[in-house]
Amino acid sequence: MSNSRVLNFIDGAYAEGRAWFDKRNPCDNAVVAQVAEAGEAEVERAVQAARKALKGPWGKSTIEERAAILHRVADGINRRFEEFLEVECRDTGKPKSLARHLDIPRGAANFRIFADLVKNVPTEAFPMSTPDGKGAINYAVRRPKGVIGVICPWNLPLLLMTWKVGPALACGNAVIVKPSEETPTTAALLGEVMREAGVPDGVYNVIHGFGPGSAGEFLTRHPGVNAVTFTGETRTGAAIMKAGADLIRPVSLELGGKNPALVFADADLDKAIEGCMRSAFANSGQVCLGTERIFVQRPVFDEFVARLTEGAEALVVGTPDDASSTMGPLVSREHQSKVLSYYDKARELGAEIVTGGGSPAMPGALAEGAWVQPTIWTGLDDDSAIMREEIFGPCCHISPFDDEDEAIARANDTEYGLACSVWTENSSKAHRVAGQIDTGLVWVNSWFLRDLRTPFGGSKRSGIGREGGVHSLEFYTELTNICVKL
Ligand code: NAD
Ligand code: 6OD
Repeated sequence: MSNSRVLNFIDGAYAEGRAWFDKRNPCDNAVVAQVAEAGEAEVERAVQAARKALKGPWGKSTIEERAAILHRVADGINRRFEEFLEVECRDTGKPKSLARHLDIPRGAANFRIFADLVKNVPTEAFPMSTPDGKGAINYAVRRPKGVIGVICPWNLPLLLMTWKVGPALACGNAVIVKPSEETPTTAALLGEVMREAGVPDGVYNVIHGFGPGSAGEFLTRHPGVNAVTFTGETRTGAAIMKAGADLIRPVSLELGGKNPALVFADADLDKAIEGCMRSAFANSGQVCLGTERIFVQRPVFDEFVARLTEGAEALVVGTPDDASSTMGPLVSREHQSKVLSYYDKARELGAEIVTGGGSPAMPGALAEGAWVQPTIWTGLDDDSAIMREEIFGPCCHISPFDDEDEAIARANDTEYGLACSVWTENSSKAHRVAGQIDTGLVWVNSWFLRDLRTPFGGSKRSGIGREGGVHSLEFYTELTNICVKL
């Protein structure tokens, strides 16, 4: 690992690939690193290394031994916190203040929580009667699934990768991580931490590259991979399911969203504004759980729009190292083009552009970066593209509503089903509304408040399956029922 070359990590060692590709800094589009792209040969080596590791000491390790190693991995991330912070912010452009409080600490926490959890999962047992009167006992044992392909997006690179690697290793699997081509560095750096923590060679592997015709596709098509866990776009999730269909390979899919927030007239508006500021603009709106559709009850609509606009206009767009910066660029110029195309579309559709709607003027070299303005619209119909398609930028549309049933129906009127936040001081209403929202996650008077023991995932086109707590253990293990005749 060096700052200017990001290598694959295979069988406990860094490795070059079939080619090199550029990693650019989202703040000024300058090339900051050359990344080694894994070809079929490197993916093959990673799969063989992982399979070999499962036959070695890792395959025979006890839960306690693995838990101790995973705590050392968390310690290692914390020891090298500043290095992780530096490269995560270089890859994504996000403010250091954000990554310092969210991305890097969660990277460590994802190992600790599953190291502890795996030690405390009971085994189910069913005594049964038999015709001879002597009976039998059934009990189920959990065994690792084997080699897990972990395919990751670029928005919260270390957080989302370790969210899967933590439980997969706690359960005794070996992993092959394919980080996003936009954000390869923290996954590669973690290889050093794994080695220092005593994770045996071949248990944690990283292959870099793209999707189709590259490392992503080679991994998902490889018959030596027993399960694939994926976070990313819904369309990519569909391609990954297809790739594994002939192999009947389990997939866990955490996909896109078009998440609503419902703000009732009896909400504490200070809290609702603070929450919606974060849910619409944190990480430059590049959070799958972010709210791009905000519905506000009519009596407080004007005040809400005015105050959220004031908040958006107070955001300070800047580089990771600028301590005053509260919003970074988007991850890439390519993503900037996509988000700006929605800004244009909103204008063409006749939206009222309450604030933003373009790119900010940035000085000097920063003019080449992937910057966009925080943007708020009103006035569009629920069936417009702005209200239907995931934009994944710092933007939201605010619509008025009159009553509870209307709010629920409009919140659910989407093909996605990831997350919703409900803002009200009436606790009966909060429970009533939350119970009728078709999403995997509903927050009441909060957003992105996470307890890692809880089920996480989406319904409809937002995903398949749940991870988190024992739900992760369900995915990363196979249950074998043993029936013993007494
Ligand atoms: P993406 O789907 O473009 O890419 C994700 C990963 O898949 C990358 O590593 C990419 O190289 C790889 N990939 C692409 N095509 C592939 C293929 N055919 N086979 C195998 N691998 C392939 O997603 P992104 O742009 O990196 O991330 C943004 C998206 O992720 C948004 O839609 C967002 O909502 C979603 N997301 C969802 C969650 C969640 O928990 N539900 C969390 C974060 C991001
Ligand atoms: O907090 C998590 O565990 C999680 N998976 C968050 C996903 C955020 C999406 O951008």
